[in-house]
Amino acid sequence: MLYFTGIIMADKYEEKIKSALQNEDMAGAAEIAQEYLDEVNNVRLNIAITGEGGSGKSTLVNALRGIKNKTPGAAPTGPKETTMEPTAYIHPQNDKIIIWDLPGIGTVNFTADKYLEDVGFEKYDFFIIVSSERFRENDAKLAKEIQKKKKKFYFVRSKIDNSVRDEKRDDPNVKEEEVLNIIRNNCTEELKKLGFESSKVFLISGCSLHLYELNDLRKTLLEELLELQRDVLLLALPNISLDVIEEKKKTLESKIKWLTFTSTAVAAVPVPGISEGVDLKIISKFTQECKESLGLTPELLQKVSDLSGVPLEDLKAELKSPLTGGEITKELVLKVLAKYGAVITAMAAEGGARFVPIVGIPVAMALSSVSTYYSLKYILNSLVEDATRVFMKAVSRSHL
Ligand SMILES: Nc1nc2c(ncn2[C@@H]2O[C@H](COP(=O)(O)OP(=O)(O)O)[C@@H](O)[C@H]2O)c(=O)[nH]1
Ligand SMILES: [Mg+2]
Repeated sequence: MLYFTGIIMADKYEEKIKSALQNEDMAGAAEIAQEYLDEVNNVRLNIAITGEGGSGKSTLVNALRGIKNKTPGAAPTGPKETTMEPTAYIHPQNDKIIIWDLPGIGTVNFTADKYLEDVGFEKYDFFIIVSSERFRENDAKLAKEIQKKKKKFYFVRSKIDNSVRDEKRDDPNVKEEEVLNIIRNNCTEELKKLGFESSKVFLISGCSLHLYELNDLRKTLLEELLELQRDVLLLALPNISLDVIEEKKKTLESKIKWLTFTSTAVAAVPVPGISEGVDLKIISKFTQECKESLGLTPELLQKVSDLSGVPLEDLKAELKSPLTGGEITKELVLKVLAKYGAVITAMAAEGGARFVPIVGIPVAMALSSVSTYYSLKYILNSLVEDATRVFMKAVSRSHL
């Protein structure tokens, strides 16, 4: 298969990552995620060139590839409809861009939905609707059906060289720029009448590759490719990330109990608002581990910013816990625990009766362990919330 869409790819990787996570293979999952990121660079953009027969579709395919009609490898062109099946052409400078020359939309009994089914619309990322004269009812029908199928399209008004020549013949003094303005206004008017208020129209000539707006169209295609790559990435990010966060949370949570066992009353430091004092050394170490594991260190945040295109500052704005900001010191932990002491004590009061860390240890020690336990839990929860918010922010851009 020449094409593959990002959605299929994301699904494939998500499956793999999930199964790795189910086998508690975090390293394996991370590796697969990395593989996926690498593959994002191989996403292909499939562009469909459509419009009435003879409008210049095949010529535009050639023009976008920088070649002239009738040269070796060129899409067949001519006064008669020559394209019967969608045919793929790879962009010579960028093999990620695939241009599909589609058969002309029929003039008799044309139904846009049947046409789109026939050409296999799902595989195209967007459509270019070409017209060499006025935009007509059939162009509009097609555009509306494309819209209905939630795909994008651009309009191209082709054979601009002919229009310029004709105008100049009638009025030798007319400036080219004026002619282009007239054509543009006409296009806008026609499209408005057909129900398209502010659609982008590129004015091009397939014969004069350096003139008019062919280059703008080329640039737009490149931008579309970048956007598609980003979409593919972000499509997978939320699920993968949220699953990974959830999985990491479980792993970290299971650690809390064992860490609590090792904390002792001797090491307990009094904290305002927390009755029995906590083991600050254990809490500081665990906090740092959570930050790294959840991707909340400055380096890891920068990576998310690079991948998603969301500025680092915007991601940082999502961090609510004071613990995510700077370096983890005992003083900082102490400050945070003091601030949220009441919350932690409430958590302990709620679950404390049921929680007996180690049967048979001195009561003072056990109580200190309970405080440490709930402090660790509180910190983990707040960091997980931050990690989740960061990922949601990274993803939000794809819905702009
Ligand atoms: N002057 C001029 N002729 C063009 C242009 N584009 C296409 N043609 C001619 O129009 C005819 C139909 O073009 P083609 O690309 O085969 O149209 P298709 O049926 O839509 O694929 C051919 O004879 C082309 O040479 C253009 O921009 N300027
Ligand atoms: Mg053709």
